[in-house]
Amino acid sequence: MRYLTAGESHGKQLTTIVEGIPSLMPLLTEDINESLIRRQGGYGRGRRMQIEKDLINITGGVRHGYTLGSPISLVLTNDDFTHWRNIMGEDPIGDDEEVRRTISRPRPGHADLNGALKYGHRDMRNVLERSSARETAARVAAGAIAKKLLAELDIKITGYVNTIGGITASYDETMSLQERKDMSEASPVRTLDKEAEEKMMQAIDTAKQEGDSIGGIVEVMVEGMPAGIGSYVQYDRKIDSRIAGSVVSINAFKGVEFGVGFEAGHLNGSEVHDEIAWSEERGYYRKTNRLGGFEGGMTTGMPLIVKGVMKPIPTLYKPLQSVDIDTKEPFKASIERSDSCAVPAAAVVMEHVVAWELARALTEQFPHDQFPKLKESLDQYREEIRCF
Ligand code: EPS
Repeated sequence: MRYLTAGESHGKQLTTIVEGIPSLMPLLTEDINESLIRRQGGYGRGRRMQIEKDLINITGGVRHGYTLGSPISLVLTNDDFTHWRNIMGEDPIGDDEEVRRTISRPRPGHADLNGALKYGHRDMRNVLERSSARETAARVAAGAIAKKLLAELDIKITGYVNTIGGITASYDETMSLQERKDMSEASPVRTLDKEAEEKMMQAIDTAKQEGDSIGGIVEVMVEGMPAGIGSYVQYDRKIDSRIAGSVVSINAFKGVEFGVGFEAGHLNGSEVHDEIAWSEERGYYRKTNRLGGFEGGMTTGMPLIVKGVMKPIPTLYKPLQSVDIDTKEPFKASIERSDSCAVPAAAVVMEHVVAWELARALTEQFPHDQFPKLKESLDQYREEIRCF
């Protein structure tokens, strides 16, 4: 499975081409729209989200509610393009700075300056339009197809918020995935702790009033992945490393943890590793799940627990020092419209990129052109490992 995305934040549309989804898998437009709508929400988003109503247009690869096995093409129109038609059009225009909305002032923390140096763009709009987190909408669309594949294989996944602006939710670690999903869906900041929810919203309000932004930590939980998905035999087949890479590829994400994560650096081995047990009904299982469902680059069959950290969005109304690339003068004023906190939306994005990596590993391990055959093979494998 692979996919590519194209499109600029204020351009005409985002395009995604997804390849490698087996044929005969049920897939509806609603399956993708549900994910896109979830991504658009969350307390702390800016005005752009009132302009966009992300609804997918499936333009290839699906017929009468089923995948064809051919590439699936997805189109997401940017409604804001109506205001940016001249600025972002593909045809040549004059040198009128007003029309071009040229950007010569790089924002610290963004791709602006490094992208300009690399691609030779004197107008840094050429960089920021693509490096914008708008692109995550296209990634969620691809991930929604992966999520559908997982759901058809009885694998459930959900993402929620653990921390915003230093306020951390406390929740019972034995909470089921369904409970986590229900609670986070009902929360404006997608979190699992009502008291923390209130404080997180206040922290977002404060950041907004002060012209600042805040980041946070999101967590993804998966239930139903059998043991032994991924592989220890080669570095690029380790499923945790693939997940780590794709999580850090989400805009503004800076780190990943599995289970106890970085805490493992402070604990003894006996406090980190999960003891193995066996029962007639479950087969092998672990008494604890401190490693978050991963060992040796493979799944253990326990729920997967992955955390990702998102830095505060670098577009600040409270400007940081930078240098104008035309005049070389220092300046301290760069105001672009922005979200003060996008952590709740980021939980949805991370859920979808993790779903993608899991579906990719499953389709590699059970390679079938037809989805019902993949399902049959996986069911057989589940039975084999239960009786092992
Ligand atoms: C973004 C800035 C804001 C966000 C945008 C990401 O957009 P604009 O510059 O149009 O105000 O709303 O996010 C999305 C459009 C989206 O769909 O998530 C940025 O600079 O990354």
